[in-house]
Amino acid sequence: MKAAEVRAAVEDELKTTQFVDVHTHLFMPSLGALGLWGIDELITYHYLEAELFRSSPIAPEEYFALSKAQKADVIWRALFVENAPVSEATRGVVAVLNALGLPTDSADLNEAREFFRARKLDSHIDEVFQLAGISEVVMTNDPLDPEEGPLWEKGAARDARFHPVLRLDRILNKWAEHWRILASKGYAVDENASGRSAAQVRRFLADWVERMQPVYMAVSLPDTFQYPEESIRARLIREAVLPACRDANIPMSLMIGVRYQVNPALRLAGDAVGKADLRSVERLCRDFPDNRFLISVLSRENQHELVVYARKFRNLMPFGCWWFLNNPSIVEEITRERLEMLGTTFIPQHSDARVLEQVIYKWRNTRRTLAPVLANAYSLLIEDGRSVTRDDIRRDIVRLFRGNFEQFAGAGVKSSASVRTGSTADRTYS
Ligand code: FIX
Ligand code: ZN
Repeated sequence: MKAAEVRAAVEDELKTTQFVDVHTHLFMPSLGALGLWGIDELITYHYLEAELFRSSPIAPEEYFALSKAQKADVIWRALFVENAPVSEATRGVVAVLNALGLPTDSADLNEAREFFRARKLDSHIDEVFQLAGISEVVMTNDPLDPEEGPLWEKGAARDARFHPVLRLDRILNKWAEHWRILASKGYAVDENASGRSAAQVRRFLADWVERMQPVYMAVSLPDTFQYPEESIRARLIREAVLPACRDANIPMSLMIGVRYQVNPALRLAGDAVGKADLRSVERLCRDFPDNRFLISVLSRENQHELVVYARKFRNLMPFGCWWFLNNPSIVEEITRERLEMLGTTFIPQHSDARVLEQVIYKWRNTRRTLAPVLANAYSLLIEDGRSVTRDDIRRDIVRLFRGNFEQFAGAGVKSSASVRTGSTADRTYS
């Protein structure tokens, strides 16, 4: 194949392969209002809120006192009318409106609101997934969330398009504030997580595995995360979470490197990034060879170390260009390095979508950014003396965006969804 043919083949295989989105904050319909969708949610995304406070004199307290629609109007005016929407997050909204056949340069959001008011959620989900080129997403489910927990306990209806994950931030990062919830549900735990507490947390997790059938357990961790250390978190990871993951034969996902709430006035937009000491990852992968670790690190400076550790530990699967890394210039850099050092044995991206329609632009941008990176890898291979077939390209792309996760996460993910679909890119929905 010639270089130009390679590029076209890569673009087409990326376009027609349905991806699995391994980390989102989307929710299946039976979890109701937890699932965000529609224009006002798209515009009030915390990425755009952070950008608003740079382009508008409005004070955060004043902004957060507004209604959802008023907030969206303020952001639309400041970032899309009074300024050109050139940032990744603002351009994303333009791409979503365009893909749905809506105007992208209106003075207000009325027409878009009209459009979304007429949508039926279930069929809308199908069309949005089709436009995004994904067959299913992995949710982020918090058993201790006062809204979400009771819905699962009442038996929320499952949906094959949405895979659950047991998210453990409240248990591992905020034990002091949350141990009483476990105690109130009959788990014999105490403030210091002493005595039988770890075994009781393990029992709590086993009960939720039974109830939720999660495809992995997950936690986000600060840049200061250390393992091992004298802490309730380290003890619960060692004595409760990792054993529970082994029992359920599912991975544990560690998302490391957040500096939480460096500016609390910005609320969800108030988190930042810090370089972490990844020797904790080294010790966890070495000390727990029977556990599988899905790992994403937030700091650009940690990417190289993570890839090197993945070469040392087969129970480590690097995934995604998380949060502040999800920008084309950085996605390209990270993916090139991973291809050069890991071949196709990693998961290139996840969307981290918080609003349903975001998957449209986040996956379009990923396909657009990775096409030249993958094509370049094949062109170098041809130059070095080995021919490349269409099947090679298809196999590798299915592996990168489906197979690696299905393999690493185990049986829970093997979906009936079709891997391939007709062309998606230029489909405009009217
Ligand atoms: O911890 C996480 O899962 C992060 O992705 C989120 O907390 C973060 O707010 C986010 O939306 C990143 O894209
Ligand atoms: Zn996330």
